Amino acid sequence: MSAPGQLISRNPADLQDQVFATPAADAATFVAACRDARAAQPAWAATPAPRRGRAIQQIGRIVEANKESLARLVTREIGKPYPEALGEVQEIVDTCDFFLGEGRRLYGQTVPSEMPDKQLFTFRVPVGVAAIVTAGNFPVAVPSWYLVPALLCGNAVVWKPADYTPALGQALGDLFQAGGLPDGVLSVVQADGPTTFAGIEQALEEGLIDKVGFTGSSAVGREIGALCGRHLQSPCLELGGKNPMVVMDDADLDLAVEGALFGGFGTAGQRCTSLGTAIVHERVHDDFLARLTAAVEAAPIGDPTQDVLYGPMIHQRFLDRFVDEHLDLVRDHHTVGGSTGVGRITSANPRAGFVGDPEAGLFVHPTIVSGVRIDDELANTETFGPLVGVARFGDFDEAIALANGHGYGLSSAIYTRDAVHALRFRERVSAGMVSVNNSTSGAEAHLPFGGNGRSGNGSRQSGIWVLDQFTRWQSMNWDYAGKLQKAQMDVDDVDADLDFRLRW
Ligand code: UN1
Repeated sequence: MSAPGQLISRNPADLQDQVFATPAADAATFVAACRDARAAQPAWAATPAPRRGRAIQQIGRIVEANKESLARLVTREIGKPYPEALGEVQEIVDTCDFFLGEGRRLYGQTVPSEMPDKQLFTFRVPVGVAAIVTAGNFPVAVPSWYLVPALLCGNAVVWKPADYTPALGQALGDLFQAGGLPDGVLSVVQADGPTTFAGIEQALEEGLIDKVGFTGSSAVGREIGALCGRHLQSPCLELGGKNPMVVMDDADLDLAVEGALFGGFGTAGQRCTSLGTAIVHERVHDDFLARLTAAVEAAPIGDPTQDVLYGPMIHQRFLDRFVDEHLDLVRDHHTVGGSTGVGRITSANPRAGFVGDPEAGLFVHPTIVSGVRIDDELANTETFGPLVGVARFGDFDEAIALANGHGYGLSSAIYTRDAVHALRFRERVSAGMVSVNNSTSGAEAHLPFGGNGRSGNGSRQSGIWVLDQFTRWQSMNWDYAGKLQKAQMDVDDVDADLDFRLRW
């Protein structure tokens, strides 16, 4: 728990270990940072883009040189197993690698005019000041998906990290600053959610923000979308998911089980791309369920500095919501498996083979819930914890209904050996991301990342596609005819014989 006025983080695998404490900013501090950003942005936008790209290059090198210490801090502050934490830091480096060259592109187009002696052009223009609010499950990689392209495009950024990852907020901010960003171009404001919302509201009112980027829950995303909409802005929203995995009767079941294990239980199911429901063909359902149950029962869980499938819940609030709300969605027609208990792992509710001391941190049992049906609340609620639903289907239409019925549309997967199934699934699934014979998690840093429906407003991050979030297209026409040429009116037509018909 945080004292009033302080943001305090504790190691969720060892609650005795206080990681960091920092004063909590108020809304006025957030607005002041936006004002500083507004003042700093024009000079940054006027800095040649290749030089901005050079700053991104340096940031990538500095992060790479600090890879182990930043990954150790990820493990300590949110309990992500160390190899995954290293992968998370690598994702920042990959993002910098991708965008450092964009400083030498940021291409616009030359476009022909419908009139002579006239040329048309397009330019990418930075949006201005971006306020970025991120979650703590990917406390450094996901922020970099916003910060790197926003800065490269010539925007100033005010970043609010998760209030339970203040050390990582400060550390990532310091690494970016070391890359040579001018004052005011990037500010880190450590504040809680309601304060940040109030700060964004006020800054929008004062015209200090041009773009909001938000990664978090669909409920908060909806509020941010409504707020931005009132200011005629469209935010970049990356929200929740109920990511389906369809297992066809021709699937390689071992591969599918491996994908379900990583996608469903990696990061203790606290990724927005985590597997929600495995939707399994009735001919292989029992076999798949038996193999998945055996794999989950055998998986090492516990101390994230050891070789484990997953560590603790990242914060008390996630543990409470998982135990009090999400596990509550299990009904009589469901069957529960995967562990020696359900809920929080304690010495009274032990997990066989637990690695370390369960009482030291916020650990929960993995839970497989089979017998899930399309109308179950469990089939339609993001459970954000180590819980995977299993549903059975007979024909493909049923599988698609289960895959799309919840209204989320972030990630999805199909396991099959038949290209026709894979292509039909791609066409009909509502998700923004589709994996074939790969898990719902583990997007690469240069493909568009984002969702539809309850998962977001259609915005995409990563790769060249995120440039549309942080720049606006400006078109220019340049007439050198020396006379006013009116579009659509002063355009020569082509003489054609429209009555011409073949006489064959
Ligand atoms: C998230 O959970 O917000 O694809 C992002 C993945 C990671 C990113 C997840 N590379 O699972």
